[in-house]
Amino acid sequence: MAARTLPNMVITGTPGVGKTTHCELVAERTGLKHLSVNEIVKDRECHEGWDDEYQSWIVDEDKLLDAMEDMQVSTKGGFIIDWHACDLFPKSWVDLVVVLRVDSATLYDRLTERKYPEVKLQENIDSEIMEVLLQEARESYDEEIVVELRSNTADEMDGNVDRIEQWLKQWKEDNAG
Ligand code: DAT
Repeated sequence: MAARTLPNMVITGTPGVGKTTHCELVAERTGLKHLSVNEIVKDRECHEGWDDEYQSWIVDEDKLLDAMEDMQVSTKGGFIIDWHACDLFPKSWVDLVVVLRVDSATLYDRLTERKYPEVKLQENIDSEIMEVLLQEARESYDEEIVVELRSNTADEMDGNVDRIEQWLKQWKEDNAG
């Protein structure tokens, strides 16, 4: 069992699925800290440069994990990790993995709104249809800690946040004393 007094969770899924929005709501409701991997990669330069075609940073995973260790993610806990991958985080750091899912038509609209380059738009929609993140989560973590939640509507999001809050309450009871 982890020595952490608070758990860590990863909220993952294809870009546009609603990770950031969920993380912010969960942080507001629970007091856990929203850890945006995107911001750490940018601010602490955990990357090997900018990919122009994909309009994103090329992440240096070792540097990223070091930066997260500096933030005492694994020892203190209490973080909501927001990232469109999950297999890079050591199993021992993670107590819950939430994989958000969305219908492809809705995802198309959200990514178009964001003005994603065509190649990136199509790849992300394919990735959502093929359940790439869900499989990655299931291959990387024990199946009991991986939860798949729908994120098409605001109502679904509210329900998801309730569920995560409930899970945290239970974790605290189970790990008390
Ligand atoms: P991500 O962080 O996964 O890229 P986001 O949180 O930035 O996604 O959300 C992308 C857009 O979609 C943003 O405008 C908010 C909206 N959105 C996300 N989840 C939603 C939901 N369950 N219902 C309605 N809108 C949602």
